[in-house]
Amino acid sequence: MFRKVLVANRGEIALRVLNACREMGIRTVAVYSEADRNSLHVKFADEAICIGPPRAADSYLNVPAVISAAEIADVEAIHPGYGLLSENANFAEVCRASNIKFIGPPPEVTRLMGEKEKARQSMKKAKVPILPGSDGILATADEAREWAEKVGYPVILKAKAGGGGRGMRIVRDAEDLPNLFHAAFTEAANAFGNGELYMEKFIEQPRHIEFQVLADEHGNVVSLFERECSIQRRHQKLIEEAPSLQVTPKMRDEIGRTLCKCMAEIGYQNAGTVEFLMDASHQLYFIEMNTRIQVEHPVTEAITGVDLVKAQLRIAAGERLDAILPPKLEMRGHAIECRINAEHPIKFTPSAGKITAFNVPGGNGIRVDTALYAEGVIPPYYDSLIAKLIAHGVDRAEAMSKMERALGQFIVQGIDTSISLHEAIFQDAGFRAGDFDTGFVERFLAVRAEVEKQPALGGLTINAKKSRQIVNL
Ligand code: MV4
Repeated sequence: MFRKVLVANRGEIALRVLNACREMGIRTVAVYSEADRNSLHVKFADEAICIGPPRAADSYLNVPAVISAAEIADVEAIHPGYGLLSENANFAEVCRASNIKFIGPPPEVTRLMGEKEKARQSMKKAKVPILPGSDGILATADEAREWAEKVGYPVILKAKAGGGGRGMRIVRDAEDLPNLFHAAFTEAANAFGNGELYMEKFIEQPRHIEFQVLADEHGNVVSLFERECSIQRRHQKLIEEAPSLQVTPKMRDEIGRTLCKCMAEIGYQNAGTVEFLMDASHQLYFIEMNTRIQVEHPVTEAITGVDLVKAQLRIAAGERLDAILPPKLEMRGHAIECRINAEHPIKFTPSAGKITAFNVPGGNGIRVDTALYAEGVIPPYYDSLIAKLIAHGVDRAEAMSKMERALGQFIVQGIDTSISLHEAIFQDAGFRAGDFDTGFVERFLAVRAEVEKQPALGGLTINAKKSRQIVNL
C-alpha cells in the first residue's frame, strides 16, 4: 500500500478521501488555494501545501503547481476526487511521467471515454445497448440529414468532446437541421476546441440510470449495480438513489455482466460510472462513461457495504478485486442522497458567506459528507455543493422517512441552501411513488410557481431562509 498520498481536491470529497487514507494508515497531503486556508481538508491532512490564488484555474487546476506539491511532499500517488483534474488525461500522463501513481484509469482509457463517439462505438462493439444513431462523426449537415432520415426524428446532435449538456441540439424537423447543426458545431468548437458532432435518436423525458463498476489492474471487473439520478436540474443532480425501482433483477444482471466484459476489453481500471438513459418502455441505452469517483458514490456504498474510495486506493496499489471485495456482492436495502447546495432553493442563485448557525443530523442510517463547520466561510469561487445527506433504510419508504427526519434537523444559517427544496420534493406524491424522469424538477418548479401566484390553491412555500432556528441564538 502507498505510504503517502496527495489529495488534489477540496471540500467534502477531499475530506472523504483523506478520511479513507487515514483509516488505512496512509499519510496525507492536502493542497489548497488562498481562499481555502481555513478549510477542514487543510486542517485534517498530515501536511498541506498552498498551490495558488482562489480561482480554481490558478490553483486546483494548475497542473505544474499540483505536481510540484506532490514532488516536494514526496508522495507516491495522487487522488483527484471528482471534477477539477479527475478526467484530465494530460494530467494523468504528467503523473505517469513524474513517477506518481494517478488513482484512476490509465490516460488512454480516460481519453477514449472523453471522446463520446468513440466511447459509443466501444460499447457497441462489446454489445452494450446503444441508441440508434450515426456510425461516426458527421462530416456535414447533409450527412446528418441522411442519418436523421435513417434513425427517424426527433434526433439529438451531440459533441464528440462534449458531456454535461453543452454542444447538444434536439432536431425535430428536417428543415431545422442545417441551422441546428451549425449552432451545435459552433458551440462545441468554442466550448471544447473541437466542433465534431455525432447523432442519436432523441429520447423524450428519459430516466437517467448509471452503473457503478470497479476494475483492478489484473483484468477483473465487477458491477456494483445502479443508481437512479433523474432528479436533476440543468444537468446538476439534486437527489440520487440506489437501487433504481425501474431496473429489474434480470436487467441489472444482464447489463452488469455485459459491462464487466466491455470494461475488461477496453482495459478499464479503478472506479467508473457508465451512464444510461431509460426510455418509456424501460429499455436502457448507454450514453457516456465517467472515469472518476462520483459525487453520488455513497448510495452505492450504503447498499453494497463496499468503501469505494478505499477500493480505489487498493486497486491503484495493485491489489486484486477478490482481495478487496466480499465473495458475493449483494444489495442491502435502499439509499437516497440529497445534494445540499449553497444556493437559493428556487432561484438557484449561488450563495456565499459565513455560516452563523449549524446543526448536522445523525442517527441510525444517516450519513453526512461535508467540509462545513460552524462559523466556517463558503467562498464564492467553487461549485455550490456544500454537503451530502445520505439515508439508508431497509426499503425506500424507510430511507425516505429517515431523510425527511434528517432534513428537518439539518440547520445551516447565514447562507441560502437547497434544504427547503429537498423537503418540498419529499412531499411530492410523484416523487414518493418513484414516478419521475429527468423532467421532474422543471415540472415541479413550474407547478410551485403557479401555486405561489394563487395562494388560494394552498400548498407549500419554499423559504430561502429556513424558519426553523437553533433556539436562543
Ligand atoms: C440524451 C437525451 C435524450 N436522448 N440523449 C444530457 C447531458 C448528456 N450527458 C446527455 N443528455 C441527454 N442525452 C438522447 N439520445 C437527453 C439528455 C438529457 C439528460 C440526460 C440525463 C440527465 C438529465 C438530462 C436532462 C436533459 C437532457
